[in-house]
Amino acid sequence: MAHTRSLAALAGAVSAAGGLAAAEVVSGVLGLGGSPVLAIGERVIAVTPGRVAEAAISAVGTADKPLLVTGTVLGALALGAVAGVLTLRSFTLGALLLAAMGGLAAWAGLQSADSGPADALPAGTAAVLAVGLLAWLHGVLTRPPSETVDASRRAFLVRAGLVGAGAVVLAAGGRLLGAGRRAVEEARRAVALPLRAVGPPAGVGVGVKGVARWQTPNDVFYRIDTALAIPEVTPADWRLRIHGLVEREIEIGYDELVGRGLVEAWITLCCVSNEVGGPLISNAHWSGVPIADLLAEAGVDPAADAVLQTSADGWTCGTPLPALTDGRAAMLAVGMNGEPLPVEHGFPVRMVVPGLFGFVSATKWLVDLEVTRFADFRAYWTERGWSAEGPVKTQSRIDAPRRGDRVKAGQVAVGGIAWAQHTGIDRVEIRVDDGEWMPARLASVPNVDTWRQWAVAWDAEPGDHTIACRATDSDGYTQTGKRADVVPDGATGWHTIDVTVE
Ligand SMILES: Nc1nc2c(c(=O)[nH]1)N[C@H]1C(S)=C(S)[C@@H](COP(=O)(O)O)O[C@H]1N2
Ligand SMILES: [Mo]
Repeated sequence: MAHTRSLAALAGAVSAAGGLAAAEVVSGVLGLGGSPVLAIGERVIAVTPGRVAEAAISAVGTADKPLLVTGTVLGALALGAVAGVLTLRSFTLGALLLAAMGGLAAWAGLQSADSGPADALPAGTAAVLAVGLLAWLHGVLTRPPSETVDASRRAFLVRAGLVGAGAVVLAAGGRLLGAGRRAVEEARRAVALPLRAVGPPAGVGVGVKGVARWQTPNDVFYRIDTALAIPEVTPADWRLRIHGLVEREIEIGYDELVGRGLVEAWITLCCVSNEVGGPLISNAHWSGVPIADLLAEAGVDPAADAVLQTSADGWTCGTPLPALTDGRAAMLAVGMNGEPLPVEHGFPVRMVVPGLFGFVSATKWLVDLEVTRFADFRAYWTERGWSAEGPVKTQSRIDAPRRGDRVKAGQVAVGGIAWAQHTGIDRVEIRVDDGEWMPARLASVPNVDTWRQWAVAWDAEPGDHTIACRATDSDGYTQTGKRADVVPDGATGWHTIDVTVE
């Protein structure tokens, strides 16, 4: 009996090891830069009182991190062993303990400021695999004694050995896969830039619950790119080449670039693939180096009308030259909301150009600028049927209430956002059913490059209603109600929602 218990403990421990190893591979493949072990370790650090942490660090010196990681792994193996022993009473109990460990690790993975839903995947995979392995090992352990005890023990030890060895190989592979990403994250943390966290200016909010926050935090800023594995570029490796139709080619490194001094601007970025009413738009406070100055230094040939950008992973897009030189806040951005660019958003350097869709202007992981002519190149999306130029289209969205909401009759706060970057929003109206257009109250904005919040106090009568909104920009153009698809140059139409008033 005691014998079976130690085998069961072994089964649980190697199952947990298999799960941990799989988690390393998943996070390595996804380029997450973390793993359940690191996430739990970070949580341990976060909840450790400063005095205790200091005492621990002075006791063990720089070995603190490796010790923490080792401790976390050993803790997981020990809990795995407990889960193994529990299976002798009921397999479900043991499986539940492993699942709970996975749940805790998934939660830990979601705690850091820049984590997204994907950060729960490694722990989820770990839990599923660990339970599967446990079932497999448990199967031989509890085989009916039709075979000799020795044979089933041997079968068990072979399986346990296989799982253990597999775990070691997987974990090593996963660590290797994730090494590049970790190096970039570390380089990002080490970046010393004169960035400051700036909150939204006064007056930009309409104060209606449900309307998108005016300033989008980095961890919820929409993300669009073609990169399966995110390019891993450290500031030390980064070089930008400016060439083509210029008098003098420029090659510049990161320190030299940021040494030129940073400008700051509020800019709303949006994606041409955003459907009417869609979420692919966000607003941040950017810091960077004006592109116009660099182009002026390079000396642009009057024959040029475009700048072709290339990213570290070979993505390309073309931007009209005037948008980069006409005085708007077009920049080589290095900071986003007071932090170095998040890796997903183009670290170390990306472009941001007010007034243009991202697919023709906002190259992330930027490494090359070629001054050229639209007639002479095709970029990534233009080769795939999208237009060569992409000024943003004046648009508006209803955020509150949401489609399908049931609201109480009486005063209902209808609110949302409207945008026409680099032109500005002058008016927003809503229309209920076939009624008259009603003007919305507009919040203020610091410039014409950002979205603008709006609100209407609607006197809602019971029944089913349809609400539409439309914006008018500062050029006097009112959004067309004619629906156009996102291909080739952005959707048009009024955002329209159905609600029920009770
Ligand atoms: N290197 C690279 N940069 C890119 C893209 C890309 O696929 N690769 N997509 C562009 C598109 S279509 C958009 S809308 C913006 C989105 O930027 P974000 O992910 O920071 O929101 O990045 C642009 N820059
Ligand atoms: Mo986009």
